[in-house]
Amino acid sequence: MNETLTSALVEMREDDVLAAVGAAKAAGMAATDIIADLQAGMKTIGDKYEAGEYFLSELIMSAEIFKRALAELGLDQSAADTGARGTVVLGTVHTDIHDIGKNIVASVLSANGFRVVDLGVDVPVEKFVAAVKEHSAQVVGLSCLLTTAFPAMQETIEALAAAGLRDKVTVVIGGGPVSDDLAEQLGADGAGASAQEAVNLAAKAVEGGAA
Ligand code: B12
Repeated sequence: MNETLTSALVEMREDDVLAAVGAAKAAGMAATDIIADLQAGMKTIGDKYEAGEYFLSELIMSAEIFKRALAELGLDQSAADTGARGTVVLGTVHTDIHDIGKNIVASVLSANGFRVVDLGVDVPVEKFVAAVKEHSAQVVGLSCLLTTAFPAMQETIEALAAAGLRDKVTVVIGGGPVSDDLAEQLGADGAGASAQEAVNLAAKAVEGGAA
């Protein structure tokens, strides 16, 4: 754990965050490890928000700094997107607009050879169903940061079943509050806590093995 990076983000010291990311990158640290340190900072920021110590303005500011840190890592746009390993339809479920984690998942999946159809945020269930059909996707990734959006994940999975697609796609869920138990409860095939886990789950779905 890179405490310097994590605490710089928690304290919103943007210049220090960017300098620490640059230094970690120059030292050869893997992008996924750098992201994990940033994510730990966001978790603390969320806890402070919940405790009434930080406000919405801090959430917004931290999100901006996080995005600039990703740009510093070269992860602000999708990498080579060949689709050789399979197609993943990805989106943040409806009523939820958090997209930092989803965008990282999209970039890392692309960098690992998957074609990613990113539907954005607050995605209606019909849009997921239409995209799976249109792109013959093997995997659907549902991102969700709000516990109040759990029903939206459930509805999306049910809509895929109603369209006769459920046994044709592997559904994986991810985002702060999700867990394996929740995946089982909602009828998803798995849950991932990081972009690397998203790659492992997608690889398992299309190739039957890990990344
Ligand atoms: C930044 C932030 C915001 C920003 C979002 C900006 C953006 N463009 O995304 C803004 C300010 C807009 C925001 C708004 C709100 N937020 Co907010 N937000 C956060 C915060 C601080 C960080 C989230 C984040 O980006 N984390 C960093 C990323 C990298 O992590 P991640 O998303 O978990 O993604 C990783 C993994 O989970 C995984 N992953 C993600 N998606 C997927 C998908 C798949 C398929 C897989 C396999 C893996 C995977 O890989 C990612 C990379 O490693 C969290 C705190 C927290 N603990 O998460 C609160 C938090 C999620 N927000 C919260 C709340 C309450 C809100 C608001 C309701 C506040 C309000 N009063 O308006 C609104 C809701 C708006 C809406 N309708 O969605 C609560 C939710 C509580 C709950 N019980 O649901 C949290 C937990 C804060 C808290 N502790 O209270 N928020």
